[in-house]
Amino acid sequence: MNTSEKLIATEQRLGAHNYKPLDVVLTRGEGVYVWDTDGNRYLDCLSAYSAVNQGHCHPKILAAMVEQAGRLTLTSRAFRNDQLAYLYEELAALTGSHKILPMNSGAEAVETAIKAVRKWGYEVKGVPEGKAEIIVCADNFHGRTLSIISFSTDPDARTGFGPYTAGFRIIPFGDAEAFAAAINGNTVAALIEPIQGEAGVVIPPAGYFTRIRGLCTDNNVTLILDEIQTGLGRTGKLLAEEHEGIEADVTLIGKALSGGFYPVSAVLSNSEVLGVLKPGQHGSTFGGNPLACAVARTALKVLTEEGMIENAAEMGDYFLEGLRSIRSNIVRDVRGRGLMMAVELEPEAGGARQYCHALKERGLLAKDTHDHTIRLAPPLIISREQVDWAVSQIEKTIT
Ligand code: IF1
Repeated sequence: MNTSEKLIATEQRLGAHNYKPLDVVLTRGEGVYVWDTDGNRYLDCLSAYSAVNQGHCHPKILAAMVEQAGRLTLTSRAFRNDQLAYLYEELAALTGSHKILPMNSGAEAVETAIKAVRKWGYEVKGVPEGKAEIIVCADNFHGRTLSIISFSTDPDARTGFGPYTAGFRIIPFGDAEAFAAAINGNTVAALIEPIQGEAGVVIPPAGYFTRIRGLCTDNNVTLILDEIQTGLGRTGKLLAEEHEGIEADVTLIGKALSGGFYPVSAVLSNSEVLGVLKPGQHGSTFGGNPLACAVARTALKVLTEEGMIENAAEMGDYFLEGLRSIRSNIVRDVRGRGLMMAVELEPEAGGARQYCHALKERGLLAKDTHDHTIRLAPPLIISREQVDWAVSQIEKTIT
């Protein structure tokens, strides 16, 4: 057995089998590339589900992390640190938010928003205690905690984990009329992904979010957009809401907020919603720690200063054009926005996983989703030549 075979066998023996990864054992990353233990190089077209938008091991984020790690890593929020204020200031300047709450994982940011809007509903909107409702969409993906999976419509994610958290109303994604019909006096919020990632990069119809925004405003409903995957440049804008010309009341970010170095997430909001949380009502040992803040500050800085968002817009268009030019009778649909893309295969093609495996053999890493869809999301620093190469590998694999 070589090294990778040994490591895979050990994982199989000792690890919980809650994942079924492609059998590639990675040991190093740089920019858009990663290397396995046998020395093979791959173009990463997943970017750790959009957490590595800035590219693997970005040298400036690395330097900030090392510098901060040697100075101060964790104080807890019992004391203050000299990085958090700067992260607040820089995030507020970038996004226009008035209040920020730092957490670690994406799911924690979602949970935080749910807690805040419920409390806001009782204290500000005047919803009777225990009656708050949050509208969510079918086929959502917001994380793995019990409350979040309580409103999942994916049987794998939800079945067997009850009793479930109540207070969620599920409607179809992209259907503004269903949304309007779901609102009642107890509706405190709507929690929606601008583009559904796990569902297979599902883009809502034009005008959907304008209508949702209007309905939320008219009915005093807090619009929460989960931009954990779509945010921070992935779709060719800082936030995907910009494509829709709207502004959420609460925006959730995570993943690329750290450039993949460390779990950092945040709830961005206006003062009214996050203002309801008082000392002792919410928190996290690691949330807002100086290491996380230093990493996030640099991750945001390189994203904007190095033109990654513009590159995502340009290379996203170019990549999609390339994918659409492929003549293959097993392709059902090609869709995407910026560098968040999907190639949906015909059901007769026999599943996307075998194509992801074949792509791996050609040196391109991508992830199947929902059996028939190949998801593509390279780091935002990808070049035109690298896109050309990726498209030609995909073409060879599916024709
Ligand atoms: C896994 C998917 C992507 C997310 C949105 C919150 C979270 C996620 C919109 C939670 C996380 C991940 C988690 C990862 C797989 C992945 C994923 F396929 F499941 F849907 F990216 F497409 N909101 N998405 O996409 O963030 O708590 O994980 O930090 O292995 O579960 P987290």
